[in-house]
Amino acid sequence: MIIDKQFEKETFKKSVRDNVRFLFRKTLEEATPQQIFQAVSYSVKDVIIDNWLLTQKTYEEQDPKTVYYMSMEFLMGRALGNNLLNLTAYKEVKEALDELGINLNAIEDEEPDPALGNGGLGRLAACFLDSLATLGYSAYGCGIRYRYGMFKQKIEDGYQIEEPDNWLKDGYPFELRRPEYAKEVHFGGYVRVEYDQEKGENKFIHEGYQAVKAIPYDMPIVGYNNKIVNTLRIWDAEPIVDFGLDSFDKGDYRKAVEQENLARNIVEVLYPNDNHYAGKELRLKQQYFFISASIQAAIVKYKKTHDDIMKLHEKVTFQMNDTHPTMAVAELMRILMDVEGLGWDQAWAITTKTVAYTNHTIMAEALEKWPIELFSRLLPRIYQIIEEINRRFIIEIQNRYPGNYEKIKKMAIIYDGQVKMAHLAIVAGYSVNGVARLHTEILKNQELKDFYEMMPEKFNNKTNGITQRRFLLHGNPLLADWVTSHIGADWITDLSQIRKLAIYADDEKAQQEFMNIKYQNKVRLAKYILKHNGIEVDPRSIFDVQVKRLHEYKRQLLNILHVMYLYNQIKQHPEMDFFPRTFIFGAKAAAGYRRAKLTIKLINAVADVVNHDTSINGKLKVVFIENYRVSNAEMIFAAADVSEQISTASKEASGTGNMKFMLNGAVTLGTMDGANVEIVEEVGEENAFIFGLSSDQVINYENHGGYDPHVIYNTDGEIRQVMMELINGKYSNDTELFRDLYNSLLNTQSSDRADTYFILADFRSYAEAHKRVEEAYRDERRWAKMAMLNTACSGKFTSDRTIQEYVDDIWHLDKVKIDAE
Ligand code: GPW
Repeated sequence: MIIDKQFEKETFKKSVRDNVRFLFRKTLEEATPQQIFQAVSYSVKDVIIDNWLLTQKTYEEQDPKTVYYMSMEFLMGRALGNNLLNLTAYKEVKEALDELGINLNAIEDEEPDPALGNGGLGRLAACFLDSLATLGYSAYGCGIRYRYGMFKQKIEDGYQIEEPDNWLKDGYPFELRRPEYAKEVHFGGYVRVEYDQEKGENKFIHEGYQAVKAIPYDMPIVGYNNKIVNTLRIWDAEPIVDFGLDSFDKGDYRKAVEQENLARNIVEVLYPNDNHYAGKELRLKQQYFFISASIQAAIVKYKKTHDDIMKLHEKVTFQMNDTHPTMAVAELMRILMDVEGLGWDQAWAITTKTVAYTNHTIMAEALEKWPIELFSRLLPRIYQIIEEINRRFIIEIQNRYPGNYEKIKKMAIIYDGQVKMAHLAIVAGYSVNGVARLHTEILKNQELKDFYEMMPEKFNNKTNGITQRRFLLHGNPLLADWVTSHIGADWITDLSQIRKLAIYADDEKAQQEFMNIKYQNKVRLAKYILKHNGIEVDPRSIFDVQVKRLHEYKRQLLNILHVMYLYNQIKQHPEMDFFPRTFIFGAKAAAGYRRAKLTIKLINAVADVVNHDTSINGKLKVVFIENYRVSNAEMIFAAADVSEQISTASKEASGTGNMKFMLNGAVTLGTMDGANVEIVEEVGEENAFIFGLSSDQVINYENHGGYDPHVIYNTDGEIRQVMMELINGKYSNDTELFRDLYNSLLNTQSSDRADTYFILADFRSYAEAHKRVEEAYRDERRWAKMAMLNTACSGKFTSDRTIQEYVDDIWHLDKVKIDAE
């Protein structure tokens, strides 16, 4: 087999040398690390391309149903190491490079981190692609090739600074430009209605538009050890320059310039908002741009080998990752009617069997509601179609609930001058799913109650998952090898196997080995922290970690307030027996989210004071890791003892970081929110630290005007002290600096409700949970058992399980096998 030969050591070494010569006209000895990364990557890509072709050929022969996973975000992380692992060539290549005097880990670090996503939603899409390829399903990821992905975060004087991340500056070896599959996308203009005599019906003709050319770039998605290579297709924009010199009259010239600007702007940058809708016109353009190109491409592909468009849904399904791609509904209708010539009813019948919707949040500020004015100006034909969908849906509501205008008000797709994308996605989708059991129940019983009542058959739950290939096999090689040596390697593609580790939970030798690996991973992280932060941390201290996007509902503020409280405790009771703790944070704040950025400043201000106070003998350290991203996340999960999952109950739809920590043997300290509920169910309450209000309690307060934090402030002196320290100069000479955070908790100025996220309400219970953590950690054997059981019980949270459920309940894909040649 060619594939294996390529990784025959000598052949591979020669290929790397040749690539350095061809690409850079250098010898290996002269090449820079970046050039060696490129050369190695091209050698790897050669092998991948053979499998890629083989996969596409097999798909053509077997004609399986294909899922198109439509997402504004794919947070892929680095490809080189992951591809090598999935090709099962990592160790061979590492050896080959060693012989050339090259360190593979160092070369991996040369790869830019393709960060075409914000956080959980984008990373979930990346995990899903990995699982789809590994399980042998035909799938495309469809997205945007942002010139600038997620910004690089610098911390200066404790403040977040955003820097553009020009990830394409050296060229990206794992992408392939496919100009032959380019598509045109149209914006603006108007719709002319023409009566078709022959057919006896109206035709709708879109005119006066601006056109942009969409050029696909394909990235290979390598399945684990199965020769399958699927495709992530991300679209770049180029101007259409078709105006000849003779057509240089005024109108054409201006239009040409406008078209060119549109093309230049559209894929320029990823919007850095997580769980927040900003309503920007350019964002709407981005959405339609990639949706139109992707759906056109899918239909062209389908028609190449099928002639009955009425059977599209038998071979194609579009999964919409949140409402961002919901334009797919109207775009598919448009193509079926205006291009394929179908009537409304036929087009609707196909569309409603082809598109499905995943909801990822109930937070009001994340719900997309586009102003009619903007929408209809930018996408007149698409808007017209949505109006018609809305008109027909309202009739349905009236039939079902005669005279009930409240229902129309609550459920209409277009209402109050706005287009509600979630309503469109639910009405057109054949499936609506939440991302954890609790979240789906809240959707059915609260947020989307009216829709659930009207169409219960559409609603289902798909609890999120993560890929163990990246987050254990690649991120934690020591633990991965240890697991394999105890239970064999099947866990790599069947994570349910990992439960076999449970029999070692009481085995003293296994406990020692397990904790020794954790220790080594903590040493690795401590080195990283020393290098990047200049802070010395003790790997024997408890590594207590909260890494995720900075958001009020995720409550990093609760965490740092508790650190301030612990610091007071140590200072006030120096004799107190206190187990050394290292609190590690990592988080990007959306560039325009002021309170989030102020929270970062507070964390760094507390770190400054605490880390430099020699009187506490290093018992407490606080570290803010700069530029948290997929590549350093892998190392952080591996080194964590405690996983902070402390969102206000009901607010975190699922969370996926919680699963990555668990897999790596960290113990959850969290609320009963999102997938934490299911984590506790798997591992047992005795192996997690749960605190705080339940989602029912939170929702109940919210429905009855909130709660009053003043009672707590007035009666709990220690909490009051910590609050006062936000405004008394302890952590900043400027006593006003953190006033907004103080106010957010007590509402002395703003018109918001006080402490919207129940931080003071949960503070005591959080502090007590931390006490229990400390107590458990002191008992080394007890902790080792808890940690090991967390790994052992993480089997449910593989994205392989999630994807299999999507396949069984929603997509109904056919499994493909590529025969060994
Ligand atoms: F608002 N999520 C995210 F629902 O990372 F669209 N970004 C987002 O913009 C949204 C959701 C959106 C996250 C959820 O917050 C998290 O709980 C969940 O685990 C993740 O999506 C994947 O489902």
